[in-house]
Amino acid sequence: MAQGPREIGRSILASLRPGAFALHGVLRQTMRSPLSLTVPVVAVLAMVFIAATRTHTAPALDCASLADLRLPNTKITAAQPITGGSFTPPGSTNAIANLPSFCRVAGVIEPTSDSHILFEVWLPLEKWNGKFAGVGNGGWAGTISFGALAGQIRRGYAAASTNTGHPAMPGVDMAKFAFEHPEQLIDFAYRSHHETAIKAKAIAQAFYARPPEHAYWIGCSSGGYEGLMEAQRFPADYDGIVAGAPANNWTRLMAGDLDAVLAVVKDPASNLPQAALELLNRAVLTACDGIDGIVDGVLDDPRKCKFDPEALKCTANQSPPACLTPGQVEAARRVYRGLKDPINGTQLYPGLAVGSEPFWPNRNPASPFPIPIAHYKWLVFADPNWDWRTFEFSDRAGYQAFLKGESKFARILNATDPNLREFRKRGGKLLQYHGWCDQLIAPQNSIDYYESVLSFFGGRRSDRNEILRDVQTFYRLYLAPGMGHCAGGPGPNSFDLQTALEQWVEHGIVPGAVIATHSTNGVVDRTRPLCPYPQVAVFSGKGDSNDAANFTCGNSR
Ligand SMILES: [Ca+2]
Repeated sequence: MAQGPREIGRSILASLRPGAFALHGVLRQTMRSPLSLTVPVVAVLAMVFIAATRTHTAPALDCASLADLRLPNTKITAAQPITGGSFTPPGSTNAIANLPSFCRVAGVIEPTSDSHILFEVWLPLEKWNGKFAGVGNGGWAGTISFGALAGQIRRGYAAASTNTGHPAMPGVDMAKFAFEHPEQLIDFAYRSHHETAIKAKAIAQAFYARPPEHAYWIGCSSGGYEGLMEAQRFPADYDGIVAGAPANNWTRLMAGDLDAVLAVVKDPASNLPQAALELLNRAVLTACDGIDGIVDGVLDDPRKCKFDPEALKCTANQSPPACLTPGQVEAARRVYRGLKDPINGTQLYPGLAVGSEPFWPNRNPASPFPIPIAHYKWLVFADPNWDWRTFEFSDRAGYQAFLKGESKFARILNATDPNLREFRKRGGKLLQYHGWCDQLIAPQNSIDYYESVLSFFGGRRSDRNEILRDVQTFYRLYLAPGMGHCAGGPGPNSFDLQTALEQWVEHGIVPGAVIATHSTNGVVDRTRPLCPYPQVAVFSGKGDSNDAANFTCGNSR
């Protein structure tokens, strides 16, 4: 990647050791007012520039010597150069290919006697871009995100990932660690990411003999949750954060997802097999696809679609899969509705959006979606014998258990604090995205959190546009029509917010429209701008509606 003058200046400073510090103050001064550059400084710069361009990316240490690095509560268990272009992660038989040469550092951090946080830091051996990236996890985590590490070193980053402090376990046992090791729940929620960021930056600094110039967090789903947690709890860890489809309202998400599972698996008459989901989806599109002005299989804003599955209820001479049974109609309504408080009707967690039906997760009663069941079994009930079949939020006992779980775990697990003041004050930038066809985490949750941040920063102001402009100076949300959970879907679902974030943090270029693409069999067949909420992509009315060039960001029609 091309280097701007500012980066070159910084690399010059870094290459001057230990004498760099004397010049540091001078250069800082001159960078603020370039016209005051004195001739001698220019001369020094010119000389050092030659050296810097040669040494900028070179590690200062042998990779293997990082094994001797001493960091608090940390053991380095591996420090090995990987130079063959591929790497097979521990426990896997699938090699990751097309890798630049890197120094692989693995270790364990134990901030409490009950902690065992595995982490890896991958450090490019050549052409390090001078920056650090932390990458996120999925579900209940438990594994290092090797694929995401690979993606970052290909971009030139030094990158880190953690298993969040416990090993992955199959099925509903995925949250058993929290029952057996209470400190490991805190590690999962936030401590592991902070600890990993601190240690990984120190390792990068030791390796390259200078600290990373910028640090970014990139994650989706649990990774999006982890990014928001960092912004809220440890605002100094990252300068920029991409938080996709965040599971940040964790305890409520578990409640909402459990209710959606119960809606379809408890009673066989309520089950929604794939044929029923496809039937629902076709009916939604027939009713609502054209509301946005383009019949393209995608709803730009599903909130505008007033669809009731009742319309599909079997008549006297019909039978499934051509129609829905009364139980199926009620189940679908419950998934769309989300979880409401059985006492006062308050929305506890939003439902999935219309249009997402084909992707709804495994609703097979024999193996129901395990993530929320694991939460209720090992955390809320803390009972290895708990059976999800006995549970309903509308039962008195079920509701009491929900409330108990909220009071015990929300303060640990949830990343819903709208106070991003410290992150903002440090110059932090946050880009969040969410697919409207997300089948696991309701996209409305992203809107709810964004709106809570608007309220927080709005204070007593009443001009919504003014508040939006204010918050958008550091935090922008992109909703992706027709995108599934972090990937896939009928809408444009591939885009690069990391580059937009780099431009924002490093060059002050505020992200506007971000071009997303949709591909079929590897061939791009649709492009469309994603727009900063609450704007949407507006079609000009002329030309190809599959071409982003014919759209602008504007207000919803
Ligand atoms: Ca449409």
